[in-house]
Amino acid sequence: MTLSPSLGFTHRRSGTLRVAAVSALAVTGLLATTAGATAAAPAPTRTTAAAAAAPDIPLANVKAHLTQLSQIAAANGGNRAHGRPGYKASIDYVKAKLDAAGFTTSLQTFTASGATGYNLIADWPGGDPNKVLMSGAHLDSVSAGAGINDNGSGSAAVLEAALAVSRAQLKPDKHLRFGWWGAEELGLLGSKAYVNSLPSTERTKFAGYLNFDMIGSPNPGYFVYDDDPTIEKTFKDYYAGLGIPTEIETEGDGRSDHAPFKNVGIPVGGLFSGADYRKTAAQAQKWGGTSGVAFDRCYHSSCDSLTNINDTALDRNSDAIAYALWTLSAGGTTPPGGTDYENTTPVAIPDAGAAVTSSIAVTGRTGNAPAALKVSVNITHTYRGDLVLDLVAPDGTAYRLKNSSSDSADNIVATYTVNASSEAANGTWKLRVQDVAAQDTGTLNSWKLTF
Ligand code: DTR
Ligand code: CA
Ligand code: ZN
Ligand code: ZN
Repeated sequence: MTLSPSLGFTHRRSGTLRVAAVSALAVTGLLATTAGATAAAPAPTRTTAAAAAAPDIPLANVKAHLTQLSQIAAANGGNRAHGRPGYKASIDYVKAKLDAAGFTTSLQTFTASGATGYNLIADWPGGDPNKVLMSGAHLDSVSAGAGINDNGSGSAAVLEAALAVSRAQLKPDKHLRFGWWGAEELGLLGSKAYVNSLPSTERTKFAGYLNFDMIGSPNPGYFVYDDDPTIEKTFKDYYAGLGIPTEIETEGDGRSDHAPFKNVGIPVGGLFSGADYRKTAAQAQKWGGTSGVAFDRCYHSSCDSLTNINDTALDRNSDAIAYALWTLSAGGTTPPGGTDYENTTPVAIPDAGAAVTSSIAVTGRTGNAPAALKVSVNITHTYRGDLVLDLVAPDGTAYRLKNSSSDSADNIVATYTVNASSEAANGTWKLRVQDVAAQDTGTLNSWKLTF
């Protein structure tokens, strides 16, 4: 098996922030004030529009797709298996959604066990055709049931992520492709047929393949594939931003549709919430759920129905798919709602004195801030580690970014991730800085929120 080359993705989150066109968004940065002082006249601030922050994937939309798949199974002998009418009906449902959203779709047929199999391929127009980022899920169920977790969950989440790309009119650097595979349950036959159909010249254009097979298990674990390190880190970063521990997927390399891609040297990754293995006590301790019970007790059974889904796991994994798509495709121009908000007005930090604050008034957004809100800080400081940093949300909730003892650096140029999903996005956000030890000097040069 050839080793997957590491991906050459540009990590916007590495501290060197991408800056695209200046946005017309109105952002007012107030002059820094010491706690309680009256703000001076607002100073002009620069706003930049970096690559967009990924949108939240509405769980209700994903569940609506699952309901459709469930109804399709019920109307077609109780399953969506390869070679059965329920599978083709599933393909037709997904294809119709993508066609209506502006994707270029195609059906690839193959023969397996004497029946015609179908792969659905959908391309989002644009992006570099020599850098293809593909996401996929198998759409077939076993013949025993509707296959709502295995793998309606992955299929529905990938579909909704694709629809989110369309809603955002995303213009990523890379070319986005999506695939729904047939006959996975017969031995990865659909994805194998697809990869085998790719000339080597096409295979070399793949920047990566992301696989999602069982991501809503009722007794869920949070597993990340440990294949390509860049893809793995992207998913782990996302969950770290939520404060949720992950484990490496170990139920078996090669047991899903990423295997044919990996076998030809394409970087792969993905997420998994568990199948027939039982959750350990340690896993139940960190993730909740029930130890000693399978992650999915209805694996390959007739009870793999709409009730066989953990909504929290499905929601989190759906959002993680969007995060990975936006991040790994090095999202280009800003779709609605994705910008940086910055204050570049320097603020002197009193030596062992009162806290100072710098404000950014955010307007024009809808809903709450993201679960992975980025706070980038640039401070010149002459002594080690005695600054305390807090992000203060518009409602006054403080999020500790840095404790005085937690930093060995003099200057602080860093990006922190805050789960601000319970905070309204619009309002005046503040960065609060306090120097807690004497005999040094510091200046807050600038700070930035990335939504
Ligand atoms: N083969 C998948 C279920 C499965 C079992 N282990 C893993 C690991 C990673 C992804 C999926 C799976 C199926 O039955 O569809
Ligand atoms: Ca969501
Ligand atoms: Zn299966
Ligand atoms: Zn599966």
